[in-house]
Amino acid sequence: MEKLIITAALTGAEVTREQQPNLPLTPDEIANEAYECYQAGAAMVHVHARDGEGKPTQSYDVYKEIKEKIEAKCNVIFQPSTGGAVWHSPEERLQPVELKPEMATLSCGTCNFGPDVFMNTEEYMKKFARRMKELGVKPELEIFERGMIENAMKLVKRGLVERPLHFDFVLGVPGACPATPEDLLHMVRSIPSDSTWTVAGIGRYELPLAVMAIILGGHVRVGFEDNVYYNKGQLAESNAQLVARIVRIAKEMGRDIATPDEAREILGLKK
Ligand code: KMH
Ligand code: ZN
Repeated sequence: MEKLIITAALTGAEVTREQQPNLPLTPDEIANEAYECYQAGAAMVHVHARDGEGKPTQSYDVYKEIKEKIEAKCNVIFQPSTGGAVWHSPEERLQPVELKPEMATLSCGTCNFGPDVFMNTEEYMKKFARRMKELGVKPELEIFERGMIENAMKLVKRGLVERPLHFDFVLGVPGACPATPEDLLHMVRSIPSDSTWTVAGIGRYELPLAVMAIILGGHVRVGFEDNVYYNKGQLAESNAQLVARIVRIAKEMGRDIATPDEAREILGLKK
């Protein structure tokens, strides 16, 4: 089986210090956390930037600072968010793509997102995909609902996204697709067979879906963006602690861990 790519989703746009006191917010904190996760076995970091007050920002300059700080420490794959926060405009969201990262997220449809709506019209999706293609940035196709796979395939048909595709199934967001084993299996069976995929289970679903991905040959995303706990009622100490648990479980199950360069090979990234 392919080596396991572990992505650490370090900060997110919704989580607060009140919910997770060790949430990395500043560029230095995010870069240090990225380095710790890399040392623990993560090949990729999914990054959301925050401003000086700790609020989500899609500022080019802040993402640039984070990218440079991470690159000064290690060769982990830097994957900025183009999802941002639900209230960011599409223009704001697209800014980190101008840094020409190896990869960036591309959300493939609109869904409820807790009390909010996460808006991704066909027009936004085309615009994001086109710019990523122009700049040679591989999209990680974010799938929050089954129908979003069809939206992604439409982008492929239009020549805006090229195969082989890489999907991230984000399951368990309140208001979107639940995180049952059946839901994950249905998603996996619905994508082209030459695709790679990872799963991000939200909250208590993070660990069971990660274990399923290890078994099924998929890849795993963990981190404070998706889940702040280690166990029920026990906060995780760091993102790296969540990564280290996946490394241990995967090794016990005979699945080796991909280094960043091995992950680049698996995902077909151009460094
Ligand atoms: N914060 C969510 C509204 C992404 O990073 O691409 C969107 C999100 C997806 O986190
Ligand atoms: Zn994100």
